Amino acid sequence: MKVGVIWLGYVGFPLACCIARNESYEVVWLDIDKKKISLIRSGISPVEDDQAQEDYTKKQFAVSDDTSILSDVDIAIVCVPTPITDGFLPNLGPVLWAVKTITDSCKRWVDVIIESTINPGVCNEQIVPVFTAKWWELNKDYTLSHCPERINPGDKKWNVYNIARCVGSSNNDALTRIKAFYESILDADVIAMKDIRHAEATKIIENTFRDINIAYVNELAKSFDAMWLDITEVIKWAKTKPFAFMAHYPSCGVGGHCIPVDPYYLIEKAKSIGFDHKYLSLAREINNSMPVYTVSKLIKQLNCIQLSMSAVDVAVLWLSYKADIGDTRESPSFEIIQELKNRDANVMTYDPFVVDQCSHTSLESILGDADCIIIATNHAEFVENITPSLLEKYSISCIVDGKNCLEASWFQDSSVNYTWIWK
Ligand code: SAJ
Repeated sequence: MKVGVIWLGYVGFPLACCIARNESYEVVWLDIDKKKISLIRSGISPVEDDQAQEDYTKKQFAVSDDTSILSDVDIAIVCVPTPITDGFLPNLGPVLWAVKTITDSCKRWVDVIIESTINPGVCNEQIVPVFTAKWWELNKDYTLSHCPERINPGDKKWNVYNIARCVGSSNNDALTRIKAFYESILDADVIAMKDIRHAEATKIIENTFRDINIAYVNELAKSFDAMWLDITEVIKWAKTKPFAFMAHYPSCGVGGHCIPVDPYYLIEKAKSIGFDHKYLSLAREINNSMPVYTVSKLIKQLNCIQLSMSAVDVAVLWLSYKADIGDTRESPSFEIIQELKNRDANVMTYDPFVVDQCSHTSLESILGDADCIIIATNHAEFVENITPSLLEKYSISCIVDGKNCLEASWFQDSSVNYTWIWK
């Protein structure tokens, strides 16, 4: 059976490698990013995924930007991004481009699978019409399934092979076929759902669940700040409750291509049928407020030492949206940088994972130029270098720990003013 994977990002590349390991499938890969294509052709994974790199080293495969490679696939899998616009509205452009590419390039009778995260209704209301416009009849010329991706970038434990998956399809035969397909390439449960819309809804609630829980602790961080309560200490003990509690942690903001994005797909879909997801929207508002709140902590510190923002050089350490990966999509560090610039601060940046996006290329060089620091990401191997003695050596006057990754007690007898975002 021939399988076509469209778009080789953090979802498509590990999936392509996973399918290629099964000898019963011939796999072709389509991507239009020339840089990514040349990386893959030189044997390098275009995404940070150890398992995928290991798979690809064992079995390499051809990747092309020529859509004709899809001409005789039996299964076409769409793994394109589903971003939002600057106005926080869903942007289905990449999905609709991929679907149109299928109608232009694939033979009739093809099983189409959408892995990209979409809201309930996208398959039936936006994707099927693209096929219909080209005289493709659903369940006659093609079938449509949704199997939402569940990749967690940077996760060393959970990877494409061992994460359970949910599938919804346009008819029962397709559901049986696609369920069997995933079962043949994964070492995890594959759940057949009642229909495509319920599969679309599953992934959306997984990520909105995370967003509202993060917003909850971010709001607590603000109220506990006023009450002189250490929120992370409280969470540390609250999570000793062995049931009905799931720890989340306050931080300088929520970044990435999933959590700060997916809720808007559900919010806008519900709005289109007259329902206002007030709670989801409030959670987004709270999480979106954290970068400015983090900068306000620095302003308070500078006021205590009679320094104004316009007189200081601020180092933003590190840029990625979460620890230990080099991915800056929707990273709160950029919101922090913008707010600092709005307040006339001179901003410098450093992140060894994305050093080409930074003003400085080493920790020592940026500390040598900085008066104060905002920690916006907590890369494990670099956090341990941020010690009071190092900061004193470079005469750093204050530090705001936007990821609560340092110990406040370390700084008690230090000349460096330290604050978490909760106090
Ligand atoms: N964050 C917090 N507090 C938390 C957890 C995260 O502020 O308690 C922030 C992070 O710093 C980051 C953002 O939220 O800026 C997103 O973090 P994330 O750990 O959710 O990482 P993602 O975006 O890679 O989310 C992925 C998602 N996986 C898929 O969509 C398939 C998400 O569903 C997973 O729950 C998440 O990984 C995970 O659990 O790690």
